[in-house]
Amino acid sequence: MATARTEEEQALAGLRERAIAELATIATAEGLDEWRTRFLGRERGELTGILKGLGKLPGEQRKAVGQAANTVKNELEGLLEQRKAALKAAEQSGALERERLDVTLPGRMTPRGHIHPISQTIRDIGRIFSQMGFQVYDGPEVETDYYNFQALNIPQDHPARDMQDTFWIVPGQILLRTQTSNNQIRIMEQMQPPVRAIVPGRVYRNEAIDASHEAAFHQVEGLLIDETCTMSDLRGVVERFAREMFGAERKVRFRPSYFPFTEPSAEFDMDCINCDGAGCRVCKYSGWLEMGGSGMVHPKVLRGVGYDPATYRGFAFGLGIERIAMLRYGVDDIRLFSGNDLRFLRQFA
Ligand code: 2NM
Repeated sequence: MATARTEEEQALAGLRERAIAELATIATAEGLDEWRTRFLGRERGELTGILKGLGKLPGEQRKAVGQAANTVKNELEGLLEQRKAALKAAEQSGALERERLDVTLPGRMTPRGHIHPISQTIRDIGRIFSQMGFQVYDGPEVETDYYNFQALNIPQDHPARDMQDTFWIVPGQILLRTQTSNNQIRIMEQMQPPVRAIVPGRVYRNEAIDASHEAAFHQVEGLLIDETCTMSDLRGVVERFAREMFGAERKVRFRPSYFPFTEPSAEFDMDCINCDGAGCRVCKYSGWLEMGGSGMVHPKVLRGVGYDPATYRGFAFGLGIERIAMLRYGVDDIRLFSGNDLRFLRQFA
């Protein structure tokens, strides 16, 4: 038996249809909240409105509409939960899609640096002298006139002290060291013989720059102080170094020279690594390559650091590191080492 629907029943059916239709179009959590408040909200929800109006209905109808309203309420609440779950699932699968990770892709290469040829040469020099019992020291590059010149017996009128040849920070007082022997003075001041020390490091000279001269370059200076040692020991140390660095067949020769801080002084050469002494372009057809300077430490220098020259004597030597690196790697322009051209540097990887 079809009964005419009451106003309330019609309102309920309309509400249900609108609510279901709208729900299907909602795609956000905020949208769902708004929907729930509008249709099912305890205070001002449409369904609550219908339930509140029940009191005005006759008993029979009140019961029927009340039950129908509850059914609709339960249905809508169920649909809301479903919709919520569906949205959540969609969102998660979207996140998975966005964060998709292809574990079969090859890894990203991390560029690897490598040791600069000058650093490598310094390390190798350090290793060779360490094997002969020398310790490797370092010290300040900004130095006082005393440690760089005075303590080394370099007189006021020596050309090295010329304002043109030295980079002065405070003219006449503070400078960029022109040799690493400044540190050998400091070492001698701080310890008693026997001393066996090498000091590799950067030094500075205000020079005209060309293929074999730079204003900043590297040197290693060596020092040995003991009660008995001679130029023959010096010769042995230098020869051993040349053979460890450039091959067991190397020959070394000494030529008399002059340095203010050594007496006697000598420069030393090594037979040419390119032609074994026969004469070639590398050695300018002399058969010899200049290696460095050396000598017996001057008594004035010893006295200056508090050593008694009657008890102690010693030898010292200095080598240019770029020169050694140029020879060992066959580099013909010193400027390449400081030029930071990766095409050059990558050859040493
Ligand atoms: C050289 C040549 C000759 C040298 C002297 C000293 C010190 F501190 F003991 F006096 N250190 N280095 C020296 C001697 C350096 O370089 C061409």
